Amino acid sequence: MVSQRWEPPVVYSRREEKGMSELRRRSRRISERALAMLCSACVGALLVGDAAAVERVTDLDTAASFPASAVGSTGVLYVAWQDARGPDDDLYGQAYAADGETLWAPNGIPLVATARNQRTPIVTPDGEGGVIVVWMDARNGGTDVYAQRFDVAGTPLWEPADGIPVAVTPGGKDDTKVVSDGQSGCFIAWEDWRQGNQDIFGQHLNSDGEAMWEPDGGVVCGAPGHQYDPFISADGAGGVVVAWWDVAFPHWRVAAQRMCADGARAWPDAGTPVSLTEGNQAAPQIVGDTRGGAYVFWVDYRADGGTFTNFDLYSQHVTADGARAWGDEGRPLCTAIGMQQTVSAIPDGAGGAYIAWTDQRELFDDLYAQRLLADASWAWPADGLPVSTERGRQRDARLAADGDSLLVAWYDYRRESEDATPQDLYIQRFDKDGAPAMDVGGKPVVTEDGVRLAMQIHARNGRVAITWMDRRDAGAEPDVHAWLGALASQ
Ligand SMILES: [Ca+2]
Ligand SMILES: [Ca+2]
Ligand SMILES: [Ca+2]
Repeated sequence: MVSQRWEPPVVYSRREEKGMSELRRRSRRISERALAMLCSACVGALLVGDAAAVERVTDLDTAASFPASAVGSTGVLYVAWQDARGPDDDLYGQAYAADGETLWAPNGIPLVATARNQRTPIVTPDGEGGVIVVWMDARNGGTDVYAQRFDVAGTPLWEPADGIPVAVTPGGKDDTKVVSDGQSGCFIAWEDWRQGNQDIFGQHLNSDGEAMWEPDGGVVCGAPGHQYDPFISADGAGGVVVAWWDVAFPHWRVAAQRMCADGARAWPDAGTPVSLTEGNQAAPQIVGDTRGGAYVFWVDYRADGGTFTNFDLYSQHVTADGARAWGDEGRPLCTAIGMQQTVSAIPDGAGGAYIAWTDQRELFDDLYAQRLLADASWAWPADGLPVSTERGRQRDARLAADGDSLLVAWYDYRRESEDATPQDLYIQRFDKDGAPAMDVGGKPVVTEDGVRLAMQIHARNGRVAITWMDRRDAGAEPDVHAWLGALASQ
C-alpha cells in the first residue's frame, strides 16, 4: 500500500520552532470584527485558546459550498468542500493543525479536480492522521460514488489519484454516508436505483482502497419499494450497522441491518424492524453499542392519529444477533406534547449515546437532549434536558463528545422579528450530569448577517471545531468558514 503515515512530532516541532511569532502572525490576520465576535463568543467556560478564531476557509468570488469536516487521530481538522472556481465543480480542502495553524494553501488545495462535477463530499478520519473523502461524481455522465484517502499533506494515497470508483453502475445514487472501519479503511452506505427502486447499498474499503464487498457495492437492503436515508455506525466488532427508512405501505418503517466486514448480512435480508407498533416511523439515527449491535433513535407517529401535530421520539437497542432488546414496541425517548423531530445522535465514548432534537412542545422550535448510559438507563430528566429554549427558534443540533463533555451547536433565530430572520450559530457545553457550562441558552459562535448551512462540530482533547458554509450577502456566493476554539477545564 502507498501508506504515507504522518508523524505527529512534525507538527509539534514546527509549532515549537515558530512559537509566539506564529501566534502573533495569526493574531494580525484576525480582523477586528472577528476579534470582537471572538471575545463575545468565548467568555466563560469556552475560553480563547492560543488558536481560537473564526477562519474564513475560503474567500472567493465563486461558490465554495457543502463543506464536510473531520478531526483526525492527531488532532488535525480536515475540511473538504465543493468548489466552483474551475470550469466545473471540483473538490477542494484545507487542514488545520491542533493548534489552529493553517496547513494547506490559502483558499484550499484541489483534492479532486477532474472532468465534470465532483460534489457533496463526506469525510471520516483514516485513523492514521489522514482523512478519507467520499463524494458524488459525474465524470461518467451519471451520478457515481468515488473515494480517496489523503495524508496530512493532502497527498492522495490510493490509485488512481483522482479517486477510486466505489459504485459506477447506471441509476441514481444519493445520501451517501461514511464511517471509519477502525483499520484505516471505511464503510460507505448509499441509496441506489440500479434495481428500479431505491435500495440501500454499501461498500467496505480497506486501507488500500480495495473493495471488500462485491464490486460496485453490496446489497444492504434490496427489498421491494423504496428504502432510503441510510445512517451507519461501527458495531464495535469489525462490522457496521446500517439503519434506514422504508417507505412501505401503509406505514413507513425503520429497519436496521448488521453488515459483517466481508459484506455478509448478519440479520434477515429485509433488516430488523426497530418496532412492530403501527404508525409511521421516520428519520432514524444510529449509534453502535460497541458490542456488535446498535441503538436506533427515530421519529414516531404512533400517537399522532394522522394529524401531523404530535410526533414523538422512540428508541430501540438491536443487539448483535438482531434481537429487539427493548421489546417490539421500542422505548419512548421523548413523548412530550407537540412535535419532536430532527434527531442527532453520537456515541458518548462510554458505550452509550448522546441524543439531541428539535422540540415544539412550546410551539416554537427549542432544543432538548438526552444521554443513554451503557446500562440502558437515561441519565437526564424524562423527555429530555433543555439545551436552549430561548425566544425565536433553535433548531438542528449538531453534537460532539470530548471526555466528560457534550458540545452542542445549532442554528439560532432568537433575533427573529417581523422584518427579518437572522440566522446565528450558537454553542453550549454540558458536563456528564447535564449541567450547562456556559450561559443558559448558549453562547454565540457567529451573529453576523448571513445564511448558514451544512454546519458540523467536532471536539477532541479540549479543542472544538465548527465548520459551515456561509453566504454573507444576498446574491453573493457562499464561502466555507470554520470556528476553532479551546475548552477550559471544568
Ligand atoms: Ca470537476
Ligand atoms: Ca427497494
Ligand atoms: Ca410529541
